[in-house]
Amino acid sequence: MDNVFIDKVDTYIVDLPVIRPHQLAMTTITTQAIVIAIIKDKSGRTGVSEVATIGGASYGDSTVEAIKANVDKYITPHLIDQTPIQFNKIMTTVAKHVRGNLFAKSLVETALIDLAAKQREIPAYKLFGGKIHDSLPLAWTLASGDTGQDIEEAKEMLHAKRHNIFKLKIGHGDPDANVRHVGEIIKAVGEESRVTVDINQAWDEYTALKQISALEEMGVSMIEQPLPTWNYEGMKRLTERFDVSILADEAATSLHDTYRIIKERAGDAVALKPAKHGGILETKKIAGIAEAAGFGLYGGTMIESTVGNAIAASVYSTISEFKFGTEIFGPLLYKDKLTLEDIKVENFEIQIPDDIGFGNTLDYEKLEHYKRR
Ligand code: MUC
Ligand code: MG
Repeated sequence: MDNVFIDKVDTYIVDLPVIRPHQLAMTTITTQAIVIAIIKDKSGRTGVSEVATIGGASYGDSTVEAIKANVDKYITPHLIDQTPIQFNKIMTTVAKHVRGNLFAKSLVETALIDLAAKQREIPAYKLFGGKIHDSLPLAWTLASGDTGQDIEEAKEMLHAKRHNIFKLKIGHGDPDANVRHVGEIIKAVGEESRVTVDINQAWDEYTALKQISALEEMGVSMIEQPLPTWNYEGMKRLTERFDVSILADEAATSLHDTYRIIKERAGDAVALKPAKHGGILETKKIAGIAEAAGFGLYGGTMIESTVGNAIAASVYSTISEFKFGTEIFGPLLYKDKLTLEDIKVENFEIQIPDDIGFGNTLDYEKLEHYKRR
């Protein structure tokens, strides 16, 4: 293994179109903005990674423009001439010099891991504990903005044995209408599937109290981030009041924020996402404290394309139990991909890739085509 030292770090902002508008409480996605990082060692091998963001700065405070700028200026200098297998040490140094910036840190750490695994010609999951699962349950998000279209989509997914867990994006518009929409979908496909909802912080506590009662009655099996991230006390009261699981997503970012949620019982389940936690090492720590507290885990997504999705699949394959399965469906929402490989789904489960690194072979022509200029 000659020339394992890092020579160069390149980052690209890429805008990739999706197959249909994807409506969340705060934005409707028509094109997803992602950042791709390529870390090259002195022999020319490359580690490749991705983070995705939703709706500019409307979902969270990491935007693609800020991620790229901060990696290029403040993180890259700590990588040059280092060896990628030292990713734990490198990221500890980065943490001392760069506060916050969790998406940027995740982008860099996962590219380091990809490169370290490629230098050893092993799958990346071998570098963080090894695979427990060969496949994991895979939810799909119904978010076309139209109840009839969502029902049609759900039926197609069930028929194709692609998904039998559906997450409904609500919180946009009138809460009573949101709940009627959920009721109609449960009436149409509730027998053969499990339905969850994601409110993306859109309700206040009084609205949540009223609407979660109705959703629980209908048989919804999990309520994701009903209240704004700051409302720990409200999330705690909802968790105490209802039997249905209350899952923290946007509120559960850093290890420290998640620790507070667990300590204060401001929820009883957590959505993991490597990007929002700052990488794979942090994701594993969060999974550990959640497991210790008896919290349920959900394998979340920021709707990454094939590159980032394979990274999430890899780390989730090393975590023992996902009470709510995963939602790493991102590539299936995109019109195109930046890799030669594609996501594989069989019998309602995503298949975990066993290829070298995270199993992504970047298609440089596609990168050139979709990169922002
Ligand atoms: C979120 O808040 O969970 C995940 C699936 C989806 O449709 O949106 C994302 C973001
Ligand atoms: Mg969510």
